[in-house]
This record gives sequence, structure tokens and C-alpha cells, in this order.
Amino acid sequence: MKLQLLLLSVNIINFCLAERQRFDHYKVYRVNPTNANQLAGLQYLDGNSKDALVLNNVHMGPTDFFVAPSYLNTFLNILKGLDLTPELIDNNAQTSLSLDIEPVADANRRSDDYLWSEYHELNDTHHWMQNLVAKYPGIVSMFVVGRSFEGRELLGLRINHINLRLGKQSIFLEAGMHAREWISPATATYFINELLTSKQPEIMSLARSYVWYILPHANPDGYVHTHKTNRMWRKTRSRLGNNCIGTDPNRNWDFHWREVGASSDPCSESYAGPRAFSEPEVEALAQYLRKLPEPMFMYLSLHSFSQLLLYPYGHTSQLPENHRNLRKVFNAAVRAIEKRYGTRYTGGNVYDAIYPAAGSSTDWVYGVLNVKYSYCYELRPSGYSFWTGFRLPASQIIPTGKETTDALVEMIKAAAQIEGYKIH
Ligand code: 0X9
Ligand code: ZN
Repeated sequence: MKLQLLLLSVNIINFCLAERQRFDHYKVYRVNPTNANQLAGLQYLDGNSKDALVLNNVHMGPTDFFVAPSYLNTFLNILKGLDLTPELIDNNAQTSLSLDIEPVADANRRSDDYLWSEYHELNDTHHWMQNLVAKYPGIVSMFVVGRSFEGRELLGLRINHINLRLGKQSIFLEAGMHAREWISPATATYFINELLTSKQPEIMSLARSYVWYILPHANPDGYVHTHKTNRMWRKTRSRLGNNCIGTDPNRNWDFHWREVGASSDPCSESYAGPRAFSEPEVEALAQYLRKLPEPMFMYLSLHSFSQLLLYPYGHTSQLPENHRNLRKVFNAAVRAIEKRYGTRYTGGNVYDAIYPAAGSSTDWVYGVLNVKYSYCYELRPSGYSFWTGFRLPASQIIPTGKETTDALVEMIKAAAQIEGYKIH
């Protein structure tokens, strides 16, 4: 009996290990396209092979590729043909990423112990959210946006403190759209906790002055996949009958869909999907946002990384109509975020500040729902180090949470002042 149990657990362990995708001897190369021909060549490479994975988006400027050992020669030959000289950044991604060793909080712990010293699994966070509903009756409630491709619920918290003011507006914060950007949901839950327990009067008056909607995991299937199988997964997990899985949910929104900076190739990391709103997660969120009862004052989307604050548009370099106000609020946020630890943010309109990218949530909310303040944060760390960038040490969750809260407080105050919306 004991032996059987032992064999069973060995089998389970083997099964888990076999499931996890490894990147042994994968190399990371950086290339720097400077003309349209090179860009098109890299886009082709991105879309046509699962063995040369671009780590976010092919664009003019440093772009990093994860290359499988079996594909190395082909990859280098294609680059030669494009007159591009790659720089070897990492010789063995598996070891330098320490992809096997990722400390995650124990999901069986009591929810009272939910802390920001580690990253959490999806169910752990959902339990914690459920407990908050019980702990703050009449203030916190759960909302269900819909279901993911694999059938998981998209759960958010609505926080509405008692406040006698009439006509409260809402602020919606979406996180976890890209699966591997773990600091995004962690910052969202940190912020939920601040809205409920902060000793800072400024945070609490902000908490009371708006109806808050916070969705920590906009892409739950992808997030689970980064815990169980592939830490570097970005997209959704939809199977659409192609040879590749998933769509980039931040290219799937129905606003200038797939016009630029989005791929029509199912294997690309920035695949826009077969049509706008093809992803059940994205479609459900859009429907939910359309039906919110309160007018939306601000929309916030948390991503990582690069330390950027971005506003519309991604499909054109043309600035949006209220860009001066968007810039003022941007300045307030960037100033505030630097105060605590000296963390430096840059940014601006997506198209110029980062790269052309059509079909994102922030652009759709701005362009279709006419929400005048719609921003996307690319949280810590800074720079281009893609192989460590998505794996921000858990010891930085709290500092990131604190400085991002500082930024949110100041940006909302600045926007409220411009719009004559009283905070109290
Ligand atoms: O490419 C993206 O979707 C975002 N960068 S990431 O590294 N997190 O993948 C940038 C999107 C910026 N665009 C808008 N939010 N409009
Ligand atoms: Zn992202």
C-alpha cells in the first residue's frame, strides 16, 4: 500500500515535471532593425516559427528573440540575409532565467495571511477576494465579467465606500492581461488592500470619492499556464484550430483592430486574433465596461515592464483631442512615482513612446467609450532585459505597490482638478 502511494506520488511529480516547458540551451539574441525591410523580415520570423520567439513585439529598436537550439542556424542565416548582426545576450535561457525556481506563496495558507512578499496563484487571489467580500459587507462586492476560453471566471472587486456625495463616477483598473507580467496583478491586489486599509487620509478620500472596479486577472488561463507550464507565456490560451495557441488580448479590441503593430499570424506573440473580440475574455470585458452604471472617470491598465506611463493612441502618432490634459495628468503621476524611491518613468502616447500597437484596451476605452483619462502603466523594472524583466523579484512587489499607489493618488487628483470633480 505504502509502495503504491509512493509510486503514485512519483508519477504525479513526473507528470508535473513533464508538463513544464523547458528552455534548455535556448539562446537570447538582440537585434536592432533600422529599416522597413529588416522589420518585415523579423515580423516574418516572429510569425513563422515557434522556435524563434520574439519576446514582445517586433519594432524598430532593440528586439529580443528566444531561439531554440535546433533552429539556431536557420535563425542566424535569416538574419544574415537581412544584413542584421545579432548580439548574444544569453547563452542558456533555462539556467540564467532559473525558470525552475520560482517562489510562489503556498495556496493552502489561510487567506488572512495573504501577503505581498510573494506572488500568488490564481485561486489563492480569488479566495482572498472572496474573503474581502465577507469582511467588508456593503462596501466590497464581487463582480463576474464572464468566463475565459478554458472556463475560468473573470472575477473583480467593486469597492464602494459610504459617501454622501451624489453622482459618484467610477474608476476601472484592469490587470493581468499579459500572463507573464506577474507584477501587474500583484500591484492590483496591493492597491485593493490600500483602498480598504490605508492609514493615509488622501488614499481613503480617493477610495470614498469613486466607485472602484478592480480586475486583477483579465487573462486567467494565461496566468495559470505561466505557473504550471511556461513562465514566459503572454497570450490567452484559445485554440482556434491553428497550429499555434492563443491571441494577444491587448491587440484584440475593436478599435482600429489589427491596423498596425499587431500580427495576423497565429504563432506571433502579438497575434490580433481572427477578428476583433474573438477572445471570450476580451469580449466579456468590453461588454461589462459598456454596461457599467456609473460614468467612467478613468481607466487604468497595468502591464510590465519598462517603467512607462502610456496614453492613446497606439494606432497613429496623431495625438488625441485632450492630449494636453492627458499630459498634465501624466506629469503629475511621473513626479509622484519618483518621490518615494527615485523610480524614473517616461512615456507618452503609445505610438511614439513605445511602438505602434493597435487594438489595446486603453485605446478602445478612450476611443469607443469616450473615457477621457485612459492610461497604461508598464511597471518595474526598467530597460530591455527581457529575460529578467517579467520576473521582477517578489521583494519588489511592495515597493512597486507603494510607488504606484503614490502615482495613482496624484494622477487622479490632477484629473479631478482639471474636470472640477470634488474629492472628499
Ligand atoms: O505590447 C503591449 O501590449 C504593451 N507592452 S507589453 O510589454 N506589456 O506587452 C504595450 C501596450 C501599450 N499600448 C496601449 N496600452 N495602448
Ligand atoms: Zn503587457
